[in-house]
Amino acid sequence: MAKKRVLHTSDWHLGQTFHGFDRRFEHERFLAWLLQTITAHEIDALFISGDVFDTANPSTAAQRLWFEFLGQLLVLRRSCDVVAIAGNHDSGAGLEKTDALTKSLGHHVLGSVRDAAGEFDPQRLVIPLGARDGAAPWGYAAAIPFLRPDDLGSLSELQQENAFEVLTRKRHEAIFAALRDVSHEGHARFALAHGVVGGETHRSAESERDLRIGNVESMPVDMFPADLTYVALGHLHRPQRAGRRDSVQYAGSPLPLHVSEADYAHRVVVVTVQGSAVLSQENIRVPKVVAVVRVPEGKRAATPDEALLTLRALRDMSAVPAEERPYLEVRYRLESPRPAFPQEVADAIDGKGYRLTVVRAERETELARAQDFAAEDASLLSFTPEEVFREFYRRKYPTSVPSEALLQAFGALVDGVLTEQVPS
Ligand SMILES: [Mn+2]
Repeated sequence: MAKKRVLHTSDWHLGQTFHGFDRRFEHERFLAWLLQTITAHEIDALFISGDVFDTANPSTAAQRLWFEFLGQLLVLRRSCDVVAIAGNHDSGAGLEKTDALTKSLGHHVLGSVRDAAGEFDPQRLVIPLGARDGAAPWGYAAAIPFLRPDDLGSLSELQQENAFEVLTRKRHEAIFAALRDVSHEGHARFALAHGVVGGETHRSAESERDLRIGNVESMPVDMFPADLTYVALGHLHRPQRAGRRDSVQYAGSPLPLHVSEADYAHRVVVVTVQGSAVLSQENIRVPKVVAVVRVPEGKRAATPDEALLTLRALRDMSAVPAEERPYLEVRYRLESPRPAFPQEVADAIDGKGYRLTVVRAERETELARAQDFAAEDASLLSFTPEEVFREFYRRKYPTSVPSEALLQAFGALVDGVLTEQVPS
C-alpha cells in the first residue's frame, strides 16, 4: 500500500487588511511557499479548513489570489486533491459558485452542508481522495462547512435546550454515517470542520470573531469519532490540538491576523498515512515574511518616555520595500493625560520605515486585569451585560469609570433589547 500525504492549513483570510495595511504581498508569498511545499513533500491532498477569505464579499484581488493558487496547483501537482470548506468569515454560496468548474478539475470547495436546493445532504460532503481517472480512492474526507443556525434545524428545534450541541451532533452523526457507508477499514478517514471544539482550546485572539454573540458555542471533541485518522480544524488562529487528542488539530492561520498573534509559530501540518494507519504527523513552519515589532517587547507596558526612547533606537528600515516593512505596535502606561503622545510616536519613527498599527494606552494593572478577564471563563454568559460594558469602557478609557447616567442609558438599552422594544 502506498504512502499518502495530506497537508492541513486554515484561516488564510485572503483580502485581510492588518490595521489598515494591505496583506496581499504576504498572502502571495505564503501561497508561493505553499505551492513549493506541496510539490517538495509530494502532497496528495490539501485540506483547507475554512476562512479562505476574510469577508463574505472578497475583493477581486483576493479572489484572484485564490484562483491563481488553484490554477498553479493544477500545473505543478495535478494529482493533488483539494478539499476546502467555508468558515464563518466566508460566504458559502460565494465559495461554491464556481463549483461546477472546480469539481471537474478535482477541487472540492464546500460552502454549506446543504445542497443547492437547501436540503441537508451528507453524501455530498464525503469526498473520495485519489479517485481521479477511475482510480480506486485511498481515503475519504468528510468536509463539514461552518454550520449556521439555518443548517441545523427548524426555528422550533433551535429553541430547544442545548440546541447547538444536540443539532450539531445529529448532523455530524449523519455525515460520519455517510463516510462509513462508502469507506472501509483500510481507508484513511478524515474530517474537516470550522468552529470551537471543546477540550483545551483557548480563545486567544481578538480576530477570532465570536461564533454567536454572547454565546460561544463549542463542539465537544467526541463529536468527531475516535476512528477518524485525522481531524483538520479551522477557526482558532493559534496552532493547537483539541480535546487532548493529537489527531485533532487546529493548523492555525499562516499569518498573524492581529498584533496579538505575532508570536505564534505559524505552521501547516503534514500527515503521512498508509491505509488507515498514521505514519507521521509533522509541523512545518510558515516562513515569516513581515516582522511585527512590539514596543515594549515584554508583557508590561513602558512609560511614554521609555517607549519613545525605544522607538528612537529602532533600526532604520527605510531601505526595505514598502510591502516588507515591519508592523509596529506601541503600548504605554498611562500615568497622566498626554494627548500629544500619538504624535510624539509618529515623530519618533518618522522616516524609519515602520508601519504603525496600534498605539495603545494601558493602566499599570491593565495587562494583568485583562488576562484575568480572559482567563476567568471563555464564555460571555458568565458576565452580566453591565460587567461586559464596564470592561469595554475600561479598555477604551483606562483612566475613568462610566458615569451613572451612562450606565443607566446602557441599562435601558439592554432592557429594550430583552423586551424587543428597540427598533432595529
Ligand atoms: Mn473563523
